[in-house]
Amino acid sequence: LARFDWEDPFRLEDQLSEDERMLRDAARAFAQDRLAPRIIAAWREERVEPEIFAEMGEAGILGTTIPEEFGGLGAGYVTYGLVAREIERVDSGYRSMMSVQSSLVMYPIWAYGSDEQRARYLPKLARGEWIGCFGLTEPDAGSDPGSMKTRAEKIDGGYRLTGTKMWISNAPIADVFVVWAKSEAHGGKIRGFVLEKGLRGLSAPKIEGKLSLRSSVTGEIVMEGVEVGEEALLPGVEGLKGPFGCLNRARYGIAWGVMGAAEFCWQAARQYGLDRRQFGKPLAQTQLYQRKLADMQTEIALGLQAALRVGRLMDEGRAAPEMISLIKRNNCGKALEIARMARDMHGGNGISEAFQVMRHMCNLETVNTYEGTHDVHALILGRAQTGLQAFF
Ligand code: TGC
Ligand code: FAD
Repeated sequence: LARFDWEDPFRLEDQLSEDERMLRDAARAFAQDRLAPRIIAAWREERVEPEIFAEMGEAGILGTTIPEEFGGLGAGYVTYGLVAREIERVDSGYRSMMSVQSSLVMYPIWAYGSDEQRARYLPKLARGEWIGCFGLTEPDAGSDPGSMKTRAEKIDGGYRLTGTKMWISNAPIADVFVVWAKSEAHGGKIRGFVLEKGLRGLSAPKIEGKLSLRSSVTGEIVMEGVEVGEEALLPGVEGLKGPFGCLNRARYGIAWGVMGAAEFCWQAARQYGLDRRQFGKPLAQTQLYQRKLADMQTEIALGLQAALRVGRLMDEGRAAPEMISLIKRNNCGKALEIARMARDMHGGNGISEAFQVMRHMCNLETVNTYEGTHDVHALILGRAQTGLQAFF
């Protein structure tokens, strides 16, 4: 009879190449040795640790899919997903820092940028020497980014940008800002611009009072007539497909990442149930507790297989955006349910920072919302199967 490994029901391990396993193991060691020891205090104190970017750069996990000549690893999307899973097993905020830098800042500069932009920004971003952020969302344009108000006006030799971006990961500590604006010179089409810290009229105030994702700083990007030269424009793309091309990659990484957070919660609940005795026996020996463990194991095993399948298709250039919506939505929703269940299974201890499940639960509320909410991805999938647009 074939052996059943409760931790890896479908033998994901056998489906990975040796290189993928090696890079995954390195990311796991980095996450456990360098990130896990600091997360409880960082989250409690809402402490921003910008030096983490340089540490991630040194560990080789920034821009894993970017070619080596630009400082990346030149690895595939399965590797990128495996890295996200290991980082998010520790905390969604750390994974956010990694995925914004990799998919939302390095990727557009690599995919849409000029040779000069690639040379200027990518190596420093890969080393974590510079920190990047991605400004799409605005106070009045979240799920509907097409209604953005930020404008780029043509001036002699460049552009003047005016507008406000909201809920931007890394913004208060960023050196490089990839922002999206409607450009008058391009018929009002959405264009990407790369701004640098210190420009006149550019500021990035921190958003205070977050009860979620507290290890990752979030801010606004305020542009009060920021003037930039022609070289700030990303020449290679126009329209919403620019930012969406980046979001496809980040959303895919999130689908793997949240499975890491869910695995942490599931395994913590299993161990807690084995250790904790009530009514004269371990909690894990009760039917209700085992059913919850079975549900967690099932959803994680299925979610990982789906993420792996989409990752393989991405590496072959055959992944459709709707596939990514499907796994982003389902894996985030399931991970959030699993974290809530694990919190409950820990009883009173479940609310303590020491047991860590409630931190994951709070973080996953954000992850279920950003990069397209759970419901927005349902509408994308609904449109794909009915041909009917239900957004407006
Ligand atoms: P729609 O008419 O559907 O499309 C407009 C144009 O965009 C193209 N497009 C895509 N291209 C590539 N990949 C995709 N996934 C694409 N989706 C759409 C489309 O082909 C079309 O191109 P063209 O050339 O014909 O003009 O646009 P819509 O305005 O109806 O869109 C509706 C909707 C809901 C699908 C979309 O707006 C949406 O996905 N909303 C969610 C917004 C979102 O995800 N925001 C994320 C902000 S960034 C973030 O959260 C980072 S957090 C990161 C972290 O900290 O880890
Ligand atoms: P809204 O769009 O106002 O949605 C509110 C509710 O209405 C949701 O439940 C939504 O599902 C629902 N809804 C919306 N439209 C419809 C509809 N047509 N039909 C039915 N229901 C609908 N953005 C960036 O650009 N860069 C970043 O780095 C970034 N980082 C973030 C970090 C954090 C911590 C957070 C919380 C957000 C971040 N975001 C970022 C923004 C994020 O992408 C948005 O919050 C998200 O897209 C949702 O937009 P919104 O908050 O405006 O909600």
